[in-house]
Amino acid sequence: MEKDKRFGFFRSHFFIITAFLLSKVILLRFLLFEEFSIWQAVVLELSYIVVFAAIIELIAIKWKPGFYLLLSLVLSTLFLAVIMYYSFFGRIATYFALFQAGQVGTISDSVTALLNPVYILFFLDIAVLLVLLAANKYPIHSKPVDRKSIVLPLLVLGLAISAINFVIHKDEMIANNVIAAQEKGILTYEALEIVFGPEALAQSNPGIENAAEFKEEIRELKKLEFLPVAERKFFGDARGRNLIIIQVESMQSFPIGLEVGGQEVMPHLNNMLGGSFYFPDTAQQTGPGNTSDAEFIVNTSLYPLAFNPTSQTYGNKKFPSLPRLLNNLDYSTMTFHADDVEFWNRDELYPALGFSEYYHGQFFGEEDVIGIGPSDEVMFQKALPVLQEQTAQGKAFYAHLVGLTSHHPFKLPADKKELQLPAHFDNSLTGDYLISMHYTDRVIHDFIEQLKAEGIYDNSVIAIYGDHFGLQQSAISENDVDLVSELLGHEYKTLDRLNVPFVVHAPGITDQGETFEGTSGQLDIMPTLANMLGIPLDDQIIFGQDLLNHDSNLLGARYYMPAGSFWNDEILFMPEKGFEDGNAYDLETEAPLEDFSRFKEDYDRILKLESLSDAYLESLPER
Ligand code: GP9
Ligand code: MN
Repeated sequence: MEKDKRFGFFRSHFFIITAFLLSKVILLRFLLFEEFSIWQAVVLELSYIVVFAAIIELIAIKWKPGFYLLLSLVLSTLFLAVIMYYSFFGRIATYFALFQAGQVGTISDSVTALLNPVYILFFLDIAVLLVLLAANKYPIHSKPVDRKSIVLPLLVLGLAISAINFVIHKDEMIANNVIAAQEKGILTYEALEIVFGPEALAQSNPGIENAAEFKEEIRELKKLEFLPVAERKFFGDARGRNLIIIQVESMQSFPIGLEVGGQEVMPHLNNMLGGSFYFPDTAQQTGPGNTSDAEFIVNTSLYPLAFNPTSQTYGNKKFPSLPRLLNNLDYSTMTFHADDVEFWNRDELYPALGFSEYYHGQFFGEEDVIGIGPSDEVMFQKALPVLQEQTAQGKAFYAHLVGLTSHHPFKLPADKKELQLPAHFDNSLTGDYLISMHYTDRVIHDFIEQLKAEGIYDNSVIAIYGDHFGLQQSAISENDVDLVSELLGHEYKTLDRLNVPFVVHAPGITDQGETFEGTSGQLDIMPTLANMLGIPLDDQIIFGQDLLNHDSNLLGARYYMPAGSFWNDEILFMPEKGFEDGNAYDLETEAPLEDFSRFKEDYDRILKLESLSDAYLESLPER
């Protein structure tokens, strides 16, 4: 009798489903974390699962197996979402990411490319149960579990352990979000994010009382020397010219200057560099808003938010911006992007940035769709007459052209693949990426040739930069990591991934060509161009700096890197739990630094700068 009871428990739905769910969370932790321990998984995750299962056991009178099936389905879907998100973004998705679920349709090609057959294991129990159902053998025979003597005590125990985990980890600050989820438990981490997420962050913002003092505080934190306008190099050299900024989707630095199998990957851009200012290793500073964050940074010189796309959280605001400065100088300010304007909430972002016109979706038609939308070729072709029209009216313009074709997974139709690669690049993401970059290089070149033919070129400043990386180590196969390493001539590292190129081409001004090896970031694009256009930003609150007049830098990035990560003149630093256990890499040699204690001050400065940027954004008025 006693024996029967004991085995009955092990044959119960309660036990079986708990065991299944625990196995899944163990699998998830195994796939996510470098240091894996079953013991840690059990201590940190089991209590929640027991609570869920006990609640079902206690409340579900009829169709208990149905509820269990549902619980399993919900948790498995959550786990799948977490692992997929991790493989693309290198972070643990929190509930904020759910707000972006609507965007998945647009990037469905990318999502499919990230699916790994192992993920089927998350749904194995459900498949088995459904087969049993089809065979009329479901619900499986299950022994009832005594509620009073077993389920209730387990529920209380589960709740107590979950609460203890929650309280113990509540105030623990871990900069790296993946380590935070590992150490706190995935479900505890999610719960902590829900309870103490961005609201807590917003409340910690000090607010802005005096703009001049605030500006001064930023300058001091950045250790920027004030330079009188008369001493600023290139100030106003391009005054009154058109500004054409081309944002290239997923363009990293390494394809520039690269030859594969005797062919240049980006021959036209390489050629252009001889007559341009070139900032080869510009820090990618985008956050969860990816492409739209890059658009935001370049037009405001402010840090994007760490937890949410800035375009969504602050779409209702009025940002002090490059378009607004140029509107005041009677420029036409326009932005072009061939995707639907609702994606990334751009229908709000663009008015928030103050563009006088924005061209999107339908404007570009249905022709030559590649991946997400009409090709970059179409974008440039359709933008050109708009620019001609401005020129015909004698109006200076600022055009921000935001590319789309070179988006992950970099699939081009056969007739657009112009780069011939050695056979070992066949069917690899890296090969497709290079082919895609080659295409974009050609398309940008054709556009610039048209600008020349239309007489627009000579009177313009053309800037080109990449929005963010295209090849993330954790999202690509080992073969691809090897291929990129082969191209680089060294192991493909984080430092390589976070560099995007920034090029400024202004005929008659940049003709001598110059490469600026110092540290630069996307935040610096606006102040650098504003300097050339003769717009002093002394009263504007910005977090970047003019790269032509300042060569010492301190730049941060969040989201793709733990908060507190920074580039200074010597290193890239990324905290782990905090500063002391972080990692520092020499910018020149990429070698890890043993002793980086002298950079603690920079870590504190960057955290302060980022919190000031958040406070400033929060303080801005609504439109
Ligand atoms: C979407 C496109 C790509 O409109 O800009 O966005 P991404 O996925 O790179 O953020
Ligand atoms: Mn992008």
